[in-house]
Amino acid sequence: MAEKPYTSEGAARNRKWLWVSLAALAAVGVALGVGLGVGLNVNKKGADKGSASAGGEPSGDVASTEPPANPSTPVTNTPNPVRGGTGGNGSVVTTDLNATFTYLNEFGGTWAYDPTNPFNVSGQAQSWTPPLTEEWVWGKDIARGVNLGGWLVTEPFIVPALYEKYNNATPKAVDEYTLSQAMGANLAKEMEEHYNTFITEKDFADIAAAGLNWVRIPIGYWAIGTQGDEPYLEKVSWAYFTKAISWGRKYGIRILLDLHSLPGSQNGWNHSGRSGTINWMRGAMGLANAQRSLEYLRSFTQYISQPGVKEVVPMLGLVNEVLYGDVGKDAMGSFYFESIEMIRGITGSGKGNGPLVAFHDGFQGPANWDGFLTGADRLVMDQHPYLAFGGVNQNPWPQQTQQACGWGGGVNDTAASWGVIIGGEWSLATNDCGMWLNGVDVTGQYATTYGSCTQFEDWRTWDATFKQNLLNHAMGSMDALQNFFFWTWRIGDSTVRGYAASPMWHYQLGLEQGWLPKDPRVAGGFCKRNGYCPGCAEFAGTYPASATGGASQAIVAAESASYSNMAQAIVSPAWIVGSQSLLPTLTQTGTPITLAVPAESAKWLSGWTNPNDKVGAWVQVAGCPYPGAYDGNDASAMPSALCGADGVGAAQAPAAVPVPTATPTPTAPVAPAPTTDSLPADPAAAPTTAPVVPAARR
Ligand SMILES: *[C@@H]1O[C@H](CO)[C@@H](O)[C@H](O)[C@H]1NC(C)=O
Ligand SMILES: *[C@@H]1O[C@H](CO)[C@@H](O)[C@H](O)[C@H]1NC(C)=O
Ligand SMILES: *[C@@H]1O[C@H](CO)[C@@H](O)[C@H](O)[C@H]1NC(C)=O
Ligand SMILES: *[C@@H]1O[C@H](CO)[C@@H](O)[C@H](O)[C@H]1NC(C)=O
Ligand SMILES: CC(=O)N[C@H]1CO[C@H](CO)[C@@H](O)[C@@H]1O
Repeated sequence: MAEKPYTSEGAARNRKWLWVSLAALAAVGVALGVGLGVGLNVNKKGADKGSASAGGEPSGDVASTEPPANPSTPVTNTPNPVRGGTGGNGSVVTTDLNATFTYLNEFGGTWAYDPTNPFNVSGQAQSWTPPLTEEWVWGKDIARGVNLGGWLVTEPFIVPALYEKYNNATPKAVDEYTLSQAMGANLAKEMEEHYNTFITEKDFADIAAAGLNWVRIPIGYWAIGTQGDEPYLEKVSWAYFTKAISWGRKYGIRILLDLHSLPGSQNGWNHSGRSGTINWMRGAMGLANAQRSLEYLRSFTQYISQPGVKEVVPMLGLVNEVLYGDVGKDAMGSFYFESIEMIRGITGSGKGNGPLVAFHDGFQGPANWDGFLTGADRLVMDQHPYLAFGGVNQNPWPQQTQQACGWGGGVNDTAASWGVIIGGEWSLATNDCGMWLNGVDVTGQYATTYGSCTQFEDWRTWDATFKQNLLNHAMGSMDALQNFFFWTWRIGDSTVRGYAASPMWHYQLGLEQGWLPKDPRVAGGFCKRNGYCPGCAEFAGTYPASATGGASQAIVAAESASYSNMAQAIVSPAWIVGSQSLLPTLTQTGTPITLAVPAESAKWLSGWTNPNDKVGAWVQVAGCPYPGAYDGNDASAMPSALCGADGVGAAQAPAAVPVPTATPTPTAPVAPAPTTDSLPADPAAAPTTAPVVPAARR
């Protein structure tokens, strides 16, 4: 398995990192003309922190959540207020909005920011987490993370206040699509206010202080662009994602960029942007929407593979939660395969060349995907095991925790035989209580059966026993998943109720109120210690070589062959079978979309890693009619004739995706052109589509 937090080996390694990072910090100090002064001796003491922790071996029983005794006062702090500099526990930080706060981190973490050379420095989340200037070693380092849900993709149950305001609007706001319509002329103002306040730089410091080292950030396709009358606020969320990149660097937090909401909707749930029908790799617009999605993934890949960015964003999630039963494994697998071929065409293969690529299992569990694209370069399996939606439960303890511990076996099998597997989402909920958890104004099955959810929604009434049960549940889940991302860091208050009414989904609150561990490392070994995995088979920490960028990355031929035709793989609804050649398709004649670089980084970044990737962007064929992106669910949406050589219903054998004539560009970022200072730069305008239509989640 990964890093065993309490071994002396770990401590030795931490020490090494600390010295490396000190060297880096010294360099920063010099660069800034700031002397480090005293502090090195103090820091040596800090280096022993890992061993101090070793003494704090968790008792293993359900009660041990105290963080290991704290080590030291860390690194020397530079004078404040200045935005640049570096510091450890107790130092004052100036944020990008010129706010100041005291950096508190009991785990030997540091922050670092050098405005004159931002890509050469990095904070360190904790003494045991490598700074971004150091390699992350899968199988040794453990990703302990949270999602920043509800931020760049809004959800009613995460940010109820945004939706409560428009609960009586026409249309009623039930997803970001209708929320955007309801906000109308205020869309840009209200949405930007949300982006600016729901997650800020300080959250990254707080996440590091919570012992966490990764975040997964859901994003919607509208971060890049909209078409036709799609109502979302376009391009603005991208500017906030680039802020997250700079915060991640400053505090040493790695980012998994998760494409959460795709054109046409990949699952029909509200968090796909629009609830209702599925028009992605399904229905008449299934192929065109998938091609459009590939284009967005291309732009993300080009941006995040740049030196200076790739260290902060080392993982890209292709598609969140495709509804497996409605889309089908072949269709999902074919899209995943096309994406992977395209991405590796841009980045090249092997360690350091572009991001790891994560795909979601469609809630089928790891065993269903074992063997999928075996041999692929740095492919990651992502599962979201939730107990909330499976039935009516009173209490998270102990049966449900035992059930969570049961995930560990599949994780270990997959890790040893296939590759890296993460729990990209999970929560503490064992029933579907939570205000608007099932959608705006929707009553869940728990409330239907028991009459009320109040006891689960009003955390202010919880007693110590219930909190302890939740804490146990957290530890079992963390231990079983190993590399985990809790859903989600924060739940906003309901303006109607005056408190956060989905508390079992709220990490920050659980941390404050004692039902999440102050040091998540204490979860290590929890299941075994409590007898929840008798005879459990341990993962020794060695993944198959191709999984982490080692030797021989090549997808086994039988696997690539079976997923090589995206159009033919679309078989749902049944009326498509046999008519795939009539599916509306896009054509690769557009201008590729280069994502905007923040003004302060324009000197170093171009937004486009591989200049040899020059294939045209997927766009609609001029002059050919297309159904709207969300309008392909009925057989009547299928064209009955061809349009143009390559247009709607064109007999295409396209699946050939942009395999760029390219070799990876390994090092120095290329001098950029952009002069724009504002982020919403203007990428290539894509042609238009006309969207329409509406209507659920797990
Ligand atoms: C961290 O800093 C705070 C505030 O200065 C202080 O109260 C706390 O004792 C420090 N912790 C350690 C481990 O130094
Ligand atoms: C922060 O302060 C600096 C220096 O006074 C100023 O140049 C910058 O515009 C300010 N930034 C914000 C977001 O207010
Ligand atoms: C860091 O700075 C050095 C010296 O200025 C430079 O050679 C190197 O390319 C930089 N690295 C990155 C990742 O920017
Ligand atoms: C999985 O492997 C880890 C790491 O070796 C171990 O701690 C855990 O007990 C194993 N879990 C199961 C269910 O086998
Ligand atoms: C109608 C609908 O899509 N509801 C979903 C909204 O999102 C929540 C939380 O993810 C799901 O539980 C609902 O089913």
